[in-house]
Amino acid sequence: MKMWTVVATVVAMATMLAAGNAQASEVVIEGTDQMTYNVTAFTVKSGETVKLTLKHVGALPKTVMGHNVVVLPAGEDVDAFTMAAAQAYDTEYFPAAYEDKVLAKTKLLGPGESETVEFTAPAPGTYVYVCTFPGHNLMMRGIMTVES
Ligand SMILES: [Cu+2]
Repeated sequence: MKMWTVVATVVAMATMLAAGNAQASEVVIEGTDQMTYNVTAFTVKSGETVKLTLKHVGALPKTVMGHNVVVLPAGEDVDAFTMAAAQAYDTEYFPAAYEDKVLAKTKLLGPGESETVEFTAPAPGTYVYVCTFPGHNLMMRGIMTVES
């Protein structure tokens, strides 16, 4: 009896994992030397796993053209966040006070670098993502739409 319970649990877990893999979205965004993202909008489904990759495809050094991507919570004051970020020089323009608030973030990348982060798509709605390198957010900004 006990053995059967173990087997049933393993089968259930394997099924859940398979289902989880089916419900994943991969999003690849390129950051350029022209201070742009090549993807400024994407749509995912609530509850699915999102694999978000940022690739720095430029040649300018990180100190003058570093890029990251930070996905903000719904309703977050984007201007307040980016102003705090611009002053966070010691933490590569990510303000520590927001560490537990953001949905996802990459580190600051230089030319040729890329990073993939995973997160679970939140409740349906629209979410802003930005590059927090000083001055970049006005151009490097996009919208993640989460559908139910
Ligand atoms: Cu940038």
